[in-house]
Amino acid sequence: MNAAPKPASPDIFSGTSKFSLMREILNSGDLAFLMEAHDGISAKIVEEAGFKGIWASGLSMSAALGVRDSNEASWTQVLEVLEFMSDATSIPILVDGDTGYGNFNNMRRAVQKLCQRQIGGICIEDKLFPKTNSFIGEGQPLADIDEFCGKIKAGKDSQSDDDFCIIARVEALISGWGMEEAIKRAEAYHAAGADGILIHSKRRDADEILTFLKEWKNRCPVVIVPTTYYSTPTEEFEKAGTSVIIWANHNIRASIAAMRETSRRIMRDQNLMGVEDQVASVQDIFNLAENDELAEAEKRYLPITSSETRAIILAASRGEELGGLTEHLPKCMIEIRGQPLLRRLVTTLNQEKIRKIIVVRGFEKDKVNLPSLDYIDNDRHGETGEAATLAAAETYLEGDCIVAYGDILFRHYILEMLAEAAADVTLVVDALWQERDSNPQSRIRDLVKCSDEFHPGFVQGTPVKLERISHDLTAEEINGEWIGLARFSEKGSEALRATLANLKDAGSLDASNMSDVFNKLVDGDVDVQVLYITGHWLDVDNPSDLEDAQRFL
Ligand code: SPV
Ligand code: MG
Repeated sequence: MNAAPKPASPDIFSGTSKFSLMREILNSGDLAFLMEAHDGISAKIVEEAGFKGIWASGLSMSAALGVRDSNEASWTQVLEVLEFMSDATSIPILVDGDTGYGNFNNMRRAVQKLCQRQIGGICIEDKLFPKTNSFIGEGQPLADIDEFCGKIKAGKDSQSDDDFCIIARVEALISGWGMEEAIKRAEAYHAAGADGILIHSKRRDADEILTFLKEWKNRCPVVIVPTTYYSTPTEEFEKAGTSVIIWANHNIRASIAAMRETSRRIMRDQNLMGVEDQVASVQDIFNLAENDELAEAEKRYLPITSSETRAIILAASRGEELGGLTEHLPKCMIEIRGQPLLRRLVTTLNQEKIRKIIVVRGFEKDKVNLPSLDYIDNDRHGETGEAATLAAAETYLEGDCIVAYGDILFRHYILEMLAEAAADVTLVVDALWQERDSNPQSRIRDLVKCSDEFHPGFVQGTPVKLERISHDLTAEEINGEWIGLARFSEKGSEALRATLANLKDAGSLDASNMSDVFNKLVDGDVDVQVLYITGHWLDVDNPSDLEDAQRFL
């Protein structure tokens, strides 16, 4: 979960470093909570829930690594986990540092390393290395008080930030040494420089904790861990002067229960039906990992390889002629044999290895939501035409670009032929336009007049120039119909951007359609050619086209 590391905390300089946030949690005077996490994702979830700080539990980190809470994970392995947790979050972490991983010298190095990783503080307990979890067995041996005080002092002398916190954990009550010993130790650790005392208990009631708090009289902040005495209301601890409550292991326990149930169920059912609704979605993982940030960064930092063809799909219009079908759904999302038109178009592009696909949306844009596509919106689609829709994607108009209407279907070999075209701009033109509908006025059609007409025996690849494209050419002028698919070379894309910019400067972008754009390119001496095809495509304008589309597939 190191997906989007935060920059190495510039916050340090603005007074909101993780160290000062940790200090604030401890010293604010208000009761604060630390929630357990044991890896990057659980740390993110704790922050997402609104906690101001994280308890990096030794028990939980060990369990997550599949080992015992007995210093079986080495301190550098723990450090590695902590680094992931810290990188993944912006709230401070209090590390369960067990006994400090050795003597005062080990403690010094641990503190230095934690500070380097922006960890807010460490809690060390007065037991012996290798430690055993406090809930195991009775009468665990305690550290010598002076030796432990030396460890606290060594830690304080090693921290690189004044606000790094060292919490001394008193295990006297756990080990059965009684209240007097607990107070004596707490006092000694406080005098040695500890920023707070964690008083631990494994009783089911909170009596000894409340007695400690009463006797301690707030000499320094007190941290408690009500894992066993959880039935006491939180307000009682607050009234008794507790500074911090740690919910110590509930995320690892929650995940164990959930993972066990999920695994058992899948093992039993041999399918996912029973679990799918119970588990987080894959998208949820992507969101937690901040995949959006990576996608943005890729746009900023990855070179655009000129060999990589991209496609821009103009899909902003509603398609009024389809009536009720497009009342709440843009034309490109109408299903044809169970798949939206746009999905089919994308599949055709993918077949020719075109993966970078940008869709310009407009009408009912939220319904245009297929995965793995980039989206740009023309929010003024109601009062603008195709040129403005294309211009909305101008930042993508670079290198080799395919531009396609969002309501067309065609055989993918047409893209193969288009890839071979050498002109700056190449329009795919159906020479058999009359076979679709011999009446040029039957619908709005992009009719073209070319330098050479198509004829039987026409040799593919013969250069044919576009002379004019319009909705209303005379019957004699028409050589074919543009199918709504064109390719722009790197130079062609440059010319296209310039043309769109000129139209914008002249105030005529909004009223322009694609034919206006192509005519401007022709007038501007750009090499605009046509690639003749003979059928094998369709566009969806009206209900009868929809029937044709079913047959086409
Ligand atoms: C931990 O969470 O690892 C702790 C608290 O040290 S306890 O398990 O209660 O000792
Ligand atoms: Mg622990």
